[in-house]
Amino acid sequence: MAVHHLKIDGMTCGGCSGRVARVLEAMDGVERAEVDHVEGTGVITTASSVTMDMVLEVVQGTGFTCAPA
Ligand SMILES: [Cu+2]
Repeated sequence: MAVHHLKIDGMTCGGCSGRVARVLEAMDGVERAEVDHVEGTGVITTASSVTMDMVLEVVQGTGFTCAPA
């Protein structure tokens, strides 16, 4: 198991954070995605086969800017 901490920029409401969390939770190997639009953060719990780069790519696919936190 791995826990990835992200900084996610550009989310303005619960719709944004909900969309990012849904997309992450649909990803293979993701067990849990907690996304907070107020803090601009994400805490993603995954199988150890999922890398930070894979998580970042999926978040960037939603249109938000992100980086490891
Ligand atoms: Cu929004």
